[in-house]
Amino acid sequence: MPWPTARDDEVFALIDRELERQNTTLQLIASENFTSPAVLRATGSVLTNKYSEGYPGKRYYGGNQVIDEVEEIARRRACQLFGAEHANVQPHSGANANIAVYLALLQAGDTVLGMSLDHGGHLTHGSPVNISGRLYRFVAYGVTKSDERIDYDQLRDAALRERPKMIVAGATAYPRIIDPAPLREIADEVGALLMFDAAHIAGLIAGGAHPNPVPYADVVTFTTHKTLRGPRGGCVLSRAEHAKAIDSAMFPGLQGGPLEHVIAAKAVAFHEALQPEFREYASRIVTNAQALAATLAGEGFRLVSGGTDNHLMLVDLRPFDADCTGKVAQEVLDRAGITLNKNTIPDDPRSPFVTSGVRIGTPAVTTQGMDANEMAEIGALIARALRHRDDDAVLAEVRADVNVLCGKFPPYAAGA
Ligand code: DSN
Repeated sequence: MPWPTARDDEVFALIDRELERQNTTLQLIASENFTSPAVLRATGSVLTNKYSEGYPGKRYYGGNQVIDEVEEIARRRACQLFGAEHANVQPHSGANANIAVYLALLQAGDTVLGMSLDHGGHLTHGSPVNISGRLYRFVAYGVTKSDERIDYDQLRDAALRERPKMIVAGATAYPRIIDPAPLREIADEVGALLMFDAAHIAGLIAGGAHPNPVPYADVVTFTTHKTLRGPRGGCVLSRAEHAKAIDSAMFPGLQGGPLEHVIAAKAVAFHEALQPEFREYASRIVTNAQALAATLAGEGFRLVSGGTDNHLMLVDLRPFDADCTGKVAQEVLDRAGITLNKNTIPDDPRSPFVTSGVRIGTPAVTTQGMDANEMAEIGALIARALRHRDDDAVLAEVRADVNVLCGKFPPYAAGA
């Protein structure tokens, strides 16, 4: 039987346009990256056709002999990459990974410590608008006012006061190393479980650029598409004692059929991250972020916490130009071919829709092969665009320079 459409021009024209956008503009959103052709191939494979509720060797439907091997390889490689006792590779997203862990290890109403969203945490770390904040009693910790780094003393005081069942570590907009050792000590002191959400930094951990939380945490969750450079999805690593509870919470507790094409792509990404050159990639992400941060500081921007030791920086725009909000900066830079996101800075007087800052990340430009020279160029282009944000001619010049720069480092061949 012929397919209803040999080619859906309406959708494929849009995919071609998005490829063009990714190839010709700068991708500086800290949570984005370019996946390899092998990851793309697995994601677009026939594995998408198969239903496989359950786990390898224990499925509800037949025909899962091949799928079992795929998921087993993904689990094995995840454990090998991070030195974990157990991996669940089925989460459709980082949010699902986190919620499944809560379902597995907490009761509704339990007290949990999590980093406050406006100090760099995540919606699933107890935001009142997220199911995490509605089902559990989250108490927020944050960064110290003076140095804008996680305040482990404040965290310990909160833990002693609140006696949480779990401490959640990890962030989406925090530019410094999160040290798992003091977190474990605090958790032990109050008898709490420790969950480390490594979504942003999984690739930095895999590549040896950041400390591995697996030996310290009861559970580590992460997404596979950020610094780890795999397909869009999530993963949970845990100690063996929690494996059964987490697997049951993921399925049937939270999700239905797993996305085995994505799981295959996760396995491919884990394999790529196990290669020696991934260490070089992880370290280059950080040196690039530091180079870009230094350029921006030289242009008059303020770096939250004074700089970065990971893949991202939070930029306070006010010293550069008090009237340039994060919202304005994002829109202006979009017009100049530079993609990033507005972001609140700690204790931001502006709302999350306006903000006084932007978040900038280097995973994608590093994948393209750019180094410190290009970071200096990008920093100067950002400053130029924002300084002349009402001048369309200058924005067009910046856009043209971005085009030339991207042309030297195309992430994908045309027609990919
Ligand atoms: N949306 C992700 C980020 O950009 O950090 C977090 O879920």
